[in-house]
Amino acid sequence: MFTRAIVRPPSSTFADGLTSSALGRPVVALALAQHEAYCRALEECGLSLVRLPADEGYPDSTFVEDTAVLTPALAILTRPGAPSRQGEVEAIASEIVRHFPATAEIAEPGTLDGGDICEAGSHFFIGISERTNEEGARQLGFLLSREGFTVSMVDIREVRSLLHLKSGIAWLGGRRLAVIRELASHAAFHGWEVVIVPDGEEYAANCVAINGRLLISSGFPHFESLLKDLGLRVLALDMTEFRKMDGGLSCLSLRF
Ligand code: CIR
Repeated sequence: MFTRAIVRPPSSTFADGLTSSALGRPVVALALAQHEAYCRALEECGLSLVRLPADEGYPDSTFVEDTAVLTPALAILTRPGAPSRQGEVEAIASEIVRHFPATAEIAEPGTLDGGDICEAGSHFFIGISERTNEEGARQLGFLLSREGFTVSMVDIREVRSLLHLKSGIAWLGGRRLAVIRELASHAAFHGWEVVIVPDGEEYAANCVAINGRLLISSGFPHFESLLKDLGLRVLALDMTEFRKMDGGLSCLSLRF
């Protein structure tokens, strides 16, 4: 069960953040409204929120997930792979660490974005990407193993469409994962029940299981009905403005 989440709304500089998408500039007012709806959905899932102020100094700082990997007993501060985002960790660290009995951090030359880390119960999938390097993945694997978790590495550097591992996979609860077709046969997922995200709806792979509910992006009807057929209780949210900045549902909160 999660009880809390840390969130930070997009700031006036949101549209100046990093993106590879060709979907146009986001409308900040609409992003704010979508963020508020996201916060209400988290509250509906039973979470109480730590709402941080918008931070104009870091256009991507609404994507708080990238700054930490959280386990019940240990918060691990990351070292984001994009230089423009590394200061985000210091800006959020004091808020994170006060909720945890112990903290650790990814150290140079390691880089790691929280978006590359997919928790699936007692197992963590660790993505190696343009943002998370092998050294960052190794350091995290060591820390998580010491906490009693199992880990496996998923190298996505050849999957050009993915910024982060969680742009292409999500834990749906139990032994079940949502995975884009391009990654579905990866050895790391053997022994897991893989639900393949319908072709053309790959963005929807980034969904978030919280306390028996599943937050999904609206506008992906085939994936939504697939999930409903599996008996999952979905809650669909508009994410158009965050998608323009390569962000998804998981990126917008740190849940613990
Ligand atoms: C970035 O490129 O870093 C941001 N514009 C998007 C980060 C999305 N975060 C995530 O998937 N965890």
